Amino acid sequence: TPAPQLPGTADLRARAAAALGRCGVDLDAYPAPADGAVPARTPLTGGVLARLAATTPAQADAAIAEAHRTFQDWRTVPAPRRGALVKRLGELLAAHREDLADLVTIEAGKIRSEALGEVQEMIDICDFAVGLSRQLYGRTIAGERPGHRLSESWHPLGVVGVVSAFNFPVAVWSWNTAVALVCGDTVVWKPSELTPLTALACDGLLARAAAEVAAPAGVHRLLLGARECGRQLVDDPRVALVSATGSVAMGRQVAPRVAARFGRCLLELGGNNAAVVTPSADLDLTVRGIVFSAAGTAGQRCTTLRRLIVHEDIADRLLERVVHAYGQLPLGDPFDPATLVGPLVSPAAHTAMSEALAAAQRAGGKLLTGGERCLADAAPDAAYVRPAVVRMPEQTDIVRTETFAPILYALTYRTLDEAVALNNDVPQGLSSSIFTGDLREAERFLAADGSDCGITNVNIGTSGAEIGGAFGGEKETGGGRESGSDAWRAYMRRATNTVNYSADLPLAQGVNFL
Ligand code: UN1
Repeated sequence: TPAPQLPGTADLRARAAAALGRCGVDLDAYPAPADGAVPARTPLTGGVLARLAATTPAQADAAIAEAHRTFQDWRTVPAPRRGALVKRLGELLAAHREDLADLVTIEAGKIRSEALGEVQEMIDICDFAVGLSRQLYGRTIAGERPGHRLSESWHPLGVVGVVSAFNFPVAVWSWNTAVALVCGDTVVWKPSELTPLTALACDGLLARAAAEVAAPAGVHRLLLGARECGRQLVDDPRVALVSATGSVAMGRQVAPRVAARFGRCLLELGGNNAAVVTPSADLDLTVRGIVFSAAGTAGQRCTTLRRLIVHEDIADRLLERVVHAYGQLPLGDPFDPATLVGPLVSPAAHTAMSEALAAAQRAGGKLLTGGERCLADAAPDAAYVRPAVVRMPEQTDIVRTETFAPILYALTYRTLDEAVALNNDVPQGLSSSIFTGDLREAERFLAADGSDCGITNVNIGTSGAEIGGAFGGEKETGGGRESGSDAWRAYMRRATNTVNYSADLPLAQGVNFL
């Protein structure tokens, strides 16, 4: 077969600039200083698309100050009117679906359908948040005293600092921002330094939405830069909640700093997600579920399937089918509608993958497929890599480590208890699933002594959650919940109110005084 064509960096730059222009951002208007610059690269070629000025500490301070000032008024705007801003944002995101998907593909390397899917998550969460803007319910509570009413109110919290990662450069921002805005908070966003262009597009569209519905511009501020920028957000006492998505190493730095000032944290850190496959599983469905979750997004989701825990009686049969399916995966230009696997974010990600594969083999693992780099001549600065499957004799250290690349480690089990124990015996606790036709096995996996993860699925892979559920996980994943369900509560503060409408002053617990 002829080598697939890859687009050139200049073409990608033009395409990105056009998409940004339609979102109201003039890429050429951004100065390109030699130092203090944030390079926007594309993993499709490894080339630099633009160099953007990094936000200076003084500018970051001013942005936080403005978000903080704006919050003083925004919190008193009725929630359904705050919802009007998010409704308009959702409409603009839908109108610019293709532009945003282009930018996601260009900066994060996602295939078209996954890039569009990411934009769909943004539109969906806006819908959810608009509905939520009329449903920020508190409770009334049965009090113990006559003539008293006990209730709770939910109030806006303050400035939310959003720190997001390259792999979901826009959806994770939208989960936080759409919900925070209807909750009456303002947002300061530090996107990954790998994806500044998608961030500019989102910021541009939100600014337009705010202008159109006469909401203050200061409800949202964008910081472009690396670590120092994030650190400033983390340490600033005017930032009430730091919602950070990224590695466990990042979370280890962020959490104690925020705790030191008694701020709030919402952490979405690493995952090391497993699927258990039992003998009664529907293997056709299982193979499709595994391949999407393990090789989709080139293994770069926090929910990516990284461990397969398969019953020993069906292991050979299942792995043969998975390896066969991997052999059919078209790899290359993510803009090509036939492609299912795009590039890794950087050559460094490929180095990490190779090191992990070597470590797995040293520990007795057998590489069944993948790991080799492709298209190196066409794109020497990019990293197109075949997704790998490694059969492991046991759950060794490398299996217990999250490598942000498409490596699926396969392990076998004999009893379901053993499978559950293997699922849980990793430091992370984000997502998990079981493939089975047996109701008892499924319920056992979902039970209190089953999977210890924040997301636990049956007959579906570990990735690709809908926005309506709460998203997040336990242990080193950080414990936070974002997106749907009642995750909004993390973005508000609760006040417990006791109102005495009687002429007496009975004290609680029957205490007598005065
Ligand atoms: C992430 O990888 O940071 O469940 C988020 C999923 C997506 C979100 C992943 N809806 O795979």
